[in-house]
Amino acid sequence: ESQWLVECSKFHSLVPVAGYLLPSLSVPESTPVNIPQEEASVYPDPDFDLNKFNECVAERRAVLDHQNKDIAEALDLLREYWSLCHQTVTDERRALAFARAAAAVKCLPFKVTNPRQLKGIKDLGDGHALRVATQIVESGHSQEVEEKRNDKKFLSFQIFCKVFGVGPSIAKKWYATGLRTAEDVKKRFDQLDVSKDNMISYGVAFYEDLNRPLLLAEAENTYKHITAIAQRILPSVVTSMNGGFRRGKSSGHDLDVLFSYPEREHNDHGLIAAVRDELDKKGLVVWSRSSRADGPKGAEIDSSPLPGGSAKDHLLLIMIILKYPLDDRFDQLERRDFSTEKNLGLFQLADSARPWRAIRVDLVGSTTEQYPYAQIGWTGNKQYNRCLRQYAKDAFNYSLSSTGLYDKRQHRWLPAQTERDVFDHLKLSYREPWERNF
Ligand code: DCT
Ligand code: MG
Repeated sequence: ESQWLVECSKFHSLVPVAGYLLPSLSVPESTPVNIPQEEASVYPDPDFDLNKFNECVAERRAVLDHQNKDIAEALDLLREYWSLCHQTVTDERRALAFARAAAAVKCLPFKVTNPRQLKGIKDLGDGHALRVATQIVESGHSQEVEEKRNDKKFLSFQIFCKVFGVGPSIAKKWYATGLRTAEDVKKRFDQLDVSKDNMISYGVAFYEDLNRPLLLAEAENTYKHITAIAQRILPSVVTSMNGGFRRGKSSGHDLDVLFSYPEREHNDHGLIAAVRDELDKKGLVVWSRSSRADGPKGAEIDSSPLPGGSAKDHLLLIMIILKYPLDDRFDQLERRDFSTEKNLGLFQLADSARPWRAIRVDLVGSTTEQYPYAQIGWTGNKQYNRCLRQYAKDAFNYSLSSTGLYDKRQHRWLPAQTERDVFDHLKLSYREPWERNF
């Protein structure tokens, strides 16, 4: 603990590190308020120091089983409301502000029992989020949250955005054409102009399957099967089960498998494509799409892309809808070419009795040198990533992504062998994956 204090306090005194002065860590939105010593007794935990808590948001830890779930749930609902139903850039910023506020509450190491304990918390601010959090502490209830929770438009947007491949802009179009439920979408799918996008057809066809939580045991079983295939192809491959499961969740919406293998050719999906092909031969693949993931978006220098060569700026991604056998055994299943199915055929197939259910799996390919960065990025969570990336930019003018850490002043990539090396580069204490549930 004392380590990070030393590190964080450096930023405020502008000491020279690596040849230049570190700028202040201040993030615009909300200014932390130093509360006077005599009020410190408001906290049930005598060791809690608000100033320390506010000094460096990226140093905070958030475990899944944190102590302020009711407040965080309310703030997360408002985040979701504004991220799905946004009309303007201001609404999108509002969603991000609620995401930061919810994360702050998840990081508090005590249960809030008195609204005074919420005062001065960086990222909870002194406005809307604080007001809602205060209502929850005082009465366990927020009128605004309940109204938004039951808002008909929001409920439809939630349903639509749970269709694989659909985001807020498509949800908005569907809502505008009078659709309200998943059934509506299925019935009128042929009239919708997105029906050419086969990803969404599969999302609609397998809506129920893909929205049933994937349990940890099922994810582990699938992960083992996929890893065994990869090791048969390339015995030296390194794999990890990332995403929410690595952060300690017991269920999730998909399985994220990260692979690390030596340098690859430009856009060559190599090993992960070979793994997908093996799964396909066994009749296990319903749908798949190869793409690239997570270059350092928005991290250009003077609007020219970051230098680094072909494989530096992106990871390889294969999104799959996989058959999960109902008996948990990955034996050969009847292979069938779904790509020739029109929507109706696909929908009929999805409705028919079958010995499997559809699950979502992402295969992510990284090079050996990208791996520690890909590990952090694909562990998440999303808000933790945002926080780390913002911190890297504000404190060091570094660009952090799932492919690497780029020093924009010295024009060089910072190499890392392990996740700990990445935290060291950022002068942060190491955080275990289960402490990254912002
Ligand atoms: N990620 C991110 N930004 C996004 C989406 C994802 O940084 N816009 C990162 C964080 C987690 C990781 O990629 C995997 O993404 P998801 O599977 O969407 O998230 P998850 O935390 O694994 O959630 P779930 O348990 O529901 O799969
Ligand atoms: Mg996931």
